[in-house]
Amino acid sequence: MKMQNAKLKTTYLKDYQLPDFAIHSIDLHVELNEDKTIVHSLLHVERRLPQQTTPLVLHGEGLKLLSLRLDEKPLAQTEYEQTLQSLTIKSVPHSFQLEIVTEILPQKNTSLSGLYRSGKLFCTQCEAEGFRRITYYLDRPDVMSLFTTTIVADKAKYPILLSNGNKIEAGELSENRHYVKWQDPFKKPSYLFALVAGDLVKISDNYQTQSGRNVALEIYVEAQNKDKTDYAMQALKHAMLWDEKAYGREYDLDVYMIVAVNDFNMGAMENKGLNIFNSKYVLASEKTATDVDFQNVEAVIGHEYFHNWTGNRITCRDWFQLSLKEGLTVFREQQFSASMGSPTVKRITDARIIRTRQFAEDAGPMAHPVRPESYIEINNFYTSTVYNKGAEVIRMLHTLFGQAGFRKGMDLYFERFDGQAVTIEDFVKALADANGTDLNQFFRWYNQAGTPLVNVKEAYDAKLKQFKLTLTQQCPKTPDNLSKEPFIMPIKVALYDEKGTKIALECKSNLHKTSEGSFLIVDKETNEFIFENVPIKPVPSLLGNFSAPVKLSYPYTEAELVLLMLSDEDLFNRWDASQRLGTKAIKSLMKDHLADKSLVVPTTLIEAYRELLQQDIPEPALLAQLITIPSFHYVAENLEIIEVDALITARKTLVEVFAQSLEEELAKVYQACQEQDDGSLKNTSMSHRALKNTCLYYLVKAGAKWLKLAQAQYEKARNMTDKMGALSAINHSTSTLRQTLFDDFYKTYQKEDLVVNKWLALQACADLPNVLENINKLLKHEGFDIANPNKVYSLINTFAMSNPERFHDDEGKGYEFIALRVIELNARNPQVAARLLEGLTQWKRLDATHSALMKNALIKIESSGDLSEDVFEIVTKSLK
Ligand code: B3K
Ligand code: ZN
Repeated sequence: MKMQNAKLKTTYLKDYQLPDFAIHSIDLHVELNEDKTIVHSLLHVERRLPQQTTPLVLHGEGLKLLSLRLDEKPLAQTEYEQTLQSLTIKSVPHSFQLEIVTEILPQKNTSLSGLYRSGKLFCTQCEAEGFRRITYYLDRPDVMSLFTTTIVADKAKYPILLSNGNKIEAGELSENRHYVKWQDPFKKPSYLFALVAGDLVKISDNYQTQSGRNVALEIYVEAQNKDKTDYAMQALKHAMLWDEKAYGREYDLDVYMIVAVNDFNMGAMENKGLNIFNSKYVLASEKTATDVDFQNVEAVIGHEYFHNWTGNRITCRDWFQLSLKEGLTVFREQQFSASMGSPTVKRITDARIIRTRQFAEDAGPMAHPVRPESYIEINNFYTSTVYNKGAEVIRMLHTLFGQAGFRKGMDLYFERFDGQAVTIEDFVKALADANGTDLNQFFRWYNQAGTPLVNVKEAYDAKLKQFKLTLTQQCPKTPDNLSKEPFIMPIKVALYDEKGTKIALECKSNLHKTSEGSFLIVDKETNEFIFENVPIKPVPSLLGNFSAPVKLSYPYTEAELVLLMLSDEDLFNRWDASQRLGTKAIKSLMKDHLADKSLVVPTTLIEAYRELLQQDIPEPALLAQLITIPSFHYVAENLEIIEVDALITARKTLVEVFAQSLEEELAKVYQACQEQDDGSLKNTSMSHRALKNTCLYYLVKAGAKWLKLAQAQYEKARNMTDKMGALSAINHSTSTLRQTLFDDFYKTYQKEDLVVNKWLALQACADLPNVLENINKLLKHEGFDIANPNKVYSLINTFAMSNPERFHDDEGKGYEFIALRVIELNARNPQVAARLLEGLTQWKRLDATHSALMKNALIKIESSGDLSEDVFEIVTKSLK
């Protein structure tokens, strides 16, 4: 780990320089032992510019250098210099061979970056800068090299030895050891290197590509999990086919391997030919995984697969360009998931991520553009801005160019840059060139941080039958302090009459009509659009399908929102209307609460929901979304100052009144869904289960008599979705049944680690008064382990991010609890520690009491001693 007393350096995009050296090939020889690992590395290096005489500076961290030879001659100690983070060879020829032998201790590597142990396995995680923890190297993405890797290990303990590319040799050695040699025919940056050694079972399948090549598909898991890989394997085949159909891209090696490991900092890693996955995103059976888990497995399998073209074959020049691969790959993953399931529900899920997490990031101390300008620790920039907003930016390009134009641009991008490490400018220029346009203004989406606010004013002239929309955009200040230029953005639009019938659009200025609908092209601080022949004052549906990652305000009346919620053709905007309605109601209840008035939910709102529940909705899962009251975080992003107690009370009141007033309708819908659900993994069955479990949640809120229904569902559940649905519904109840079911659940699933994590997460988000006490007990429970990131995220992060009532405890106990965990994890695993900080970064936006308490928690961390760069960067930026 890089500690605070080592130099804390900020890296700037503007300082980027091409590397002085190219590494043509690297021959690695890794000897795995129980106590230490010896890494031999043979590099073929060449100076890029012959006239230069600069020294060779390699990255390296936590390495013990055993020997160093240049063109076969050992180097004297005076010829090189070592620091905590580098190895400098003062004088090198134009082209040479360098042999480096280092010793590392994977058994002691608790940061899960570089080579480390997960249970009985050896595995690696090299992105972003983990390779330098394995050997000295030019560990930067623009140095691409041919890798040959020989792994040597005990044959009985590690029968499976894997690395990137093709297996080219294997054999026995003395002392019960064996070796396997791998060669990757594609040049790659070091962050895509991978190695796995262990006792794993292999599940095999194969895939024939569009050009007729056969690809072996292999998933490696611990023996007890071999019955949980079917879904992942099918998802992989679906993803391979989809990328051929949608982008004409086929897989390029003869084998595609996926390994599931239990200890992993993030979701998965796209290492060339050898993906390493957090087991949470591979292992799934109906007994252990919910429908949402299955969908996540499919999405992450797709995501890592799609990286093969967007990330691996064309990679990033430097880490500032991270969204070049991540934004684009998230977008491709979203398209894939939409094609496999419900496009509307997928869009809602993605918009929620933007509106809760990404908007919060934009409004907080870590705000950064999709292409950041500087960082202290790059791992802190694997953010929802880079990933999710990055995907939204690509989606806008897709909207502006249409499917065909976008595809043309992608084809040109692949043609121009295959095999290279490039920039976001390169990508955007390929799209612009292919469509004969320039995207200079559009590029602001990549270098201006913050969420644009689009304010819409209307004016209707009954005589002229004209309807005018005036859109004004403004982007709030972010810590970089830049003044913002107007963005260009497509705002999807439709007009409805009072019965919900669409009015034809006649508009002279800047209306972009496509097969996906009509879009207002907004590109100035103020844009005006005049619609002609509008018979009556219409209700506009704006920002349909969430066509731009902005906050849009329009002076809707409650009646107009109800109309849109019940009849907008843009299904996404039905949901949007429901959330606007819910948010409006919560805000007005908050006002009353702050003025000490009694809280009354308007009956008109409840009646609208009643109508919704009686309506024939296109998809049950969409109805589930429509009746979901906006979350704490969702509403918080619509508030200037987050009055925590008022928000929690107002929201609770709305949920309770909703549940009690609509009990009968909810029960009916529950029953109907139950009858329609055949228990299978078909989309329609999943959709019915989603609605059924949403109804159950409200029913239990409506009154204790519904506990029995939850219990019956729990007992009869045919799958994990229904089990968890029942348990979630009962989770906030004070009845003794709650504990009985939680105990039963643990007893039933204690051997299934991923299921135990669900049990931890549910308890962490219960809004019961003793939850923190319970969490503290769970920290010592056999089902918890501070060394395992999944468990930390389940128990600790869930508390911080999904239990607003207890996290924002009035005495600051929730904040303090998180601060203590950050301090505890800082040295052990800085990346995980940094991720726990998300909830604490928002203190400036909270009411005075909570703000002061949260700030104290941050100060406590700041003064706790040696901070990792990861934690240091977030804490100091937050306190600034
Ligand atoms: N590229 C990896 C993320 C690596 C994170 C390093 N801190 C997974 C993904 O986005 O596919
Ligand atoms: Zn990715």
